[in-house]
Amino acid sequence: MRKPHQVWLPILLICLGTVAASAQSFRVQCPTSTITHPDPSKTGVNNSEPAFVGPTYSGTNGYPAAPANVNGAIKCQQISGGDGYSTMGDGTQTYMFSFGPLSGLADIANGKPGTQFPNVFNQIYPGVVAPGDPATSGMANFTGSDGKPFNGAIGLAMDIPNLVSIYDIAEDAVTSATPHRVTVQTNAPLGINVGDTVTISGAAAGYNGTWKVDSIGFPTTPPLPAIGAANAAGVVYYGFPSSDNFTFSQTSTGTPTPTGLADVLESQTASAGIPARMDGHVDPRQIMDVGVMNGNIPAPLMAIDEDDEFFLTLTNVGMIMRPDLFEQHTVHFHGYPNASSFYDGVPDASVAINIGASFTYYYLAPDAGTYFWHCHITPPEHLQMGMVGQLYVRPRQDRVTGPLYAARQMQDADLRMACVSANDILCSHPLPIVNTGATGKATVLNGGTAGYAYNDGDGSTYYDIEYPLQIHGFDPNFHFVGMTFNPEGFADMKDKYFLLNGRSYPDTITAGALQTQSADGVNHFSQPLSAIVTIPAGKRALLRISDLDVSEYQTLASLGVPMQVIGYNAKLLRDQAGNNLYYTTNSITLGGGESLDVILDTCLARSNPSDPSSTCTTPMAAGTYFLYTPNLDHLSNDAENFGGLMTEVRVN
Ligand SMILES: [Cu+2]
Repeated sequence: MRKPHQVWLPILLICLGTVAASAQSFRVQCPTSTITHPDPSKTGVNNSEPAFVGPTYSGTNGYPAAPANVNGAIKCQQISGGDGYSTMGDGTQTYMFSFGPLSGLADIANGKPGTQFPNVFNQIYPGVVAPGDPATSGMANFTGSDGKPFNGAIGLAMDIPNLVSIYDIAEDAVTSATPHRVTVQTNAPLGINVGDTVTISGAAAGYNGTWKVDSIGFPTTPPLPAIGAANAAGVVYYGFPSSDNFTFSQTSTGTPTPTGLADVLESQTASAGIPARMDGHVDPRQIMDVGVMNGNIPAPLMAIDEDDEFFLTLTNVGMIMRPDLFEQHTVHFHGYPNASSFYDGVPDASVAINIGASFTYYYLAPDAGTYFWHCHITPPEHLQMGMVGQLYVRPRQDRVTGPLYAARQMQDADLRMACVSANDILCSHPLPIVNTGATGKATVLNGGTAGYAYNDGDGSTYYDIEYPLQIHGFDPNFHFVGMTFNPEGFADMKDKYFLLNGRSYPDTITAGALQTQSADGVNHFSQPLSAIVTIPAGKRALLRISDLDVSEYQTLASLGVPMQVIGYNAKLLRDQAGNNLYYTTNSITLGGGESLDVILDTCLARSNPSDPSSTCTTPMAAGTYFLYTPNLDHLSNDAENFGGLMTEVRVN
């Protein structure tokens, strides 16, 4: 008798051999149209946010072929999961597990969200990406072909051109109307899509040239004939797979015979070609050159608008400093109404992304609010190590120009956006009890800074400028053992650096991106987001505060400028009868996994006291005010009695 392992080991080795042979490829997805955001050539919307004039759908069941109103747009972003270093307030360099930007780099370097419309995302970087870029050249200097700062996807590359032999071209004369349908059979798949351009050469007169593909596959009307037979339109079926066929429309120079049978058997010297084009494939070299050791804290900032569809690609570039680890990463939108649990990022219940792989998450944006996101692999570890980012959803009220109350009522006509307290106890923004008559500003659109935090219907959450503030903490001992192959005791974790946007004071008030030299000897922009809050005197700032600290509660106090709390955990502070429950305080306290919306109003008196967007008649005195923690042991950088969770509010 053979021992079992003598039988199974060779089989196992064969199995492993086949696994190792499979290839990985990186790819991003950023479509220019979808069902709810149809062909931009028809609507012209998907690269901007259209005004909100009515619900997307108003039916109560089924799924209409086309939306009644196109709301929102398509947004895309690409990020890496890997490792990197950051600098603490006392100069200590700290090792991180972290996400980094792989698109929107120039915007992220300027403290803005890296989320882009398709026409910005789907750009190919014209320069040569060198190892260490963009750190060596500076993210803000990463220029695109249009001369503007480059915010496209790193690595996007043209697909290779394809050329196949044509076996047969048949012009369909039975559908006698002009243009005629021309069916082309090729001997191999061309990999084309409807709408692509195909160039035919070497064929009979009238068919050479460049054509737009109308359909893929052998025409099924009339039905598929037997191999070698012609269908009623005269198209001979030679048995090639249906996907090897495509059709285009012949407008003027075709040669259908009067009999209606125009089939022309081509010699195989005729060919069909598609030019190189962009289909989401990326060059792994650029991904690795930019993504490795390029971790950010906070992770890349994301911002979308209600009714958007968001395509977020995560590419796992591996952790260079921990080659023993085969860590997967995921993206988890915390407390977020997901399009599908498949995209929730909890690895036991959805997918996780392996090293050398990429995955595109898909989100809808049904409820405005301040959210945050993090990796969901071993959360205490990956969160502590730095895989935490900010996310917010702007309300559709930003896109309203008329009365806000009526626009808010209009939303209830669509079950996807309805928020009726009587039916839905989770309704996050009930209709206000008072119609204040406020009208929309539509100001946030396409680059503006003002807006509303929620679909309040009464204009009460108006702000002139918004700032994301992420609270976090680092335990340097945990990060050290995380870098040095030692077992990590989660229960011993105790934060000793206290961070706002990944920085301890005084780094919180350093403008611009902070650089840290990594183990590759190159400076990387590890902490892109400053925590300075600058408010023109008399204006209102929205602070989108989230806490992702693993080991501590955090209190943030405001000295001099009152904090008006208007939202909590991405929900407007309003009772189900519609009364605003906003309150004014001088400090807020959050646990890890909570968020809060605070308005800092630097106006003492306005022309219309009930309209926060009206002219300020008595602004606060200009000066420097402070946001700081009254947990005095958190006002430190590890051993230093100086630093920690503090930043400045500059009223100017
Ligand atoms: Cu992770």
